[in-house]
Amino acid sequence: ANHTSNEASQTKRVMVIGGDGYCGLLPSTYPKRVMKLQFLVRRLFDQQLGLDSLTPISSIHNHIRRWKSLTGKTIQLHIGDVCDFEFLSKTFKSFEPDAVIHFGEQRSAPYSMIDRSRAVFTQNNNVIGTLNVLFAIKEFSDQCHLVKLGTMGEYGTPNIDIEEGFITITHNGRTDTLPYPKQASSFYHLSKVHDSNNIAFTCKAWGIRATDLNQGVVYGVRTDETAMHEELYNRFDYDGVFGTALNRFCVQAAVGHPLTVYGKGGQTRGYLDIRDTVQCVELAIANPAERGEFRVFNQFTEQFSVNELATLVTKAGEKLGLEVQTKSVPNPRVEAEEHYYNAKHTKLVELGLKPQLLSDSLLDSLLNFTIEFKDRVGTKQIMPSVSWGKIGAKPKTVAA
Ligand code: NAD
Ligand code: USQ
Repeated sequence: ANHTSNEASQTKRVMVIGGDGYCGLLPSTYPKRVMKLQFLVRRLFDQQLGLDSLTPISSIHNHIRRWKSLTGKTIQLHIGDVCDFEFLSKTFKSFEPDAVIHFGEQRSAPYSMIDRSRAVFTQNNNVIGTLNVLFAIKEFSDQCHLVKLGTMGEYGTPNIDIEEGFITITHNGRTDTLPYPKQASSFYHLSKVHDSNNIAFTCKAWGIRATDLNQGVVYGVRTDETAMHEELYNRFDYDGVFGTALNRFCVQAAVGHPLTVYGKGGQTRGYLDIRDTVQCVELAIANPAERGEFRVFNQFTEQFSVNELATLVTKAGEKLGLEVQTKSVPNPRVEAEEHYYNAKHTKLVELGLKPQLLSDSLLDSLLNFTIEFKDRVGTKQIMPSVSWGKIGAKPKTVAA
């Protein structure tokens, strides 16, 4: 659109919420000033559940110091919870962001299905956090563009093509463009549906400008920035609670653990390289939504089934001399294991996204990366331990 270059030049102050995690640690080329607002809750989950990142991660303070010494760029850091509105208000008033990138949510589906208290925590943390951000924008920075990380999982796996946010339907002779139906399948994925509804409503009611990035499953680890120094490494989860499909398979191949295909393995999802996450977020920031506009972008570059991923990792492993086996694990989730899947993903490409597709060489380098750190792998953390059917009100504690 024509308004973009003009508005992009006005995007000077970017607030990154949740900038200590896997995806959010990376802002590099964001314009002028960056503030990170971070609640260290993700590191606490590791401690509660006895998990750890494959990569050794330095403290967020050391990360920011190292970034400054290598690039000369300053990142302001504020430690606090977005659910704490007093804290959020102060940071908004002092910083006056032109854009907010909101990564700061509890993002694991299995974590949200451990027990009642984790389900409640997830929806409370995510829904109230986003609601607070919407109120802060309205009160203190009403021109600010919200770039919110959502998920492809909001749509579920319908037996028709998935559109980008909206679908035009003709019903009893009348036609309308409506929000695409949502069929999320965990309390986590549902929290993103609730977020999307709250954001869409406030765009209409208050004129908020927002982009909902329905992101697929992210893989990979290195970006140009994180590769600069070991204190800049971002976390890389491989365990049964926080680890995601392709990343987990690479670690499993590296340590000689059979690949854990859940059920029939026909589960198909959109995937993208972590470097594309950075590109997509930057594109959204550079091309802000208009006032009152609620935009939805499907943020992934390729679709794979779990079985396809297992085959790719097996082949890549063999090339590196690894013997890779696959084991079908009873599916701990309630989800379709064989289904139609065809999701649109053209809007970010139209804005200029140049995807880094999953090539043999990329898979090689990801596998080599996991091999480099394989001594850090706790193999007991690999098998899934959370069952969708067995969740109950009784608090689950972790066995020593
Ligand atoms: P992550 O858990 O590594 O990072 C999230 C960060 O947000 C953590 O550092 C956490 O401490 C922080 N946070 C959580 N609650 C907060 C709160 N109340 N206040 C302030 N900070 C808070 O997750 P990630 O993989 O980097 O994911 C980032 C975002 O992208 C999430 O919203 C997630 O749902 C979305 N996403 C991730 C993937 C993926 O494959 N990793 C895919 C699609 C969408
Ligand atoms: N799966 C396996 N074996 C494994 C791990 C996963 O077969 O060892 C299957 C799952 O059953 C599921 C699919 O692979 O069908 C994807 O699972 P996942 O754990 O990689 O991804 P998911 O739970 O959907 O969550 C991740 C992120 C989440 C993000 C989401 C994007 O943790 O934050 O929102 O990907 S999406 O999948 O598009 O909804």
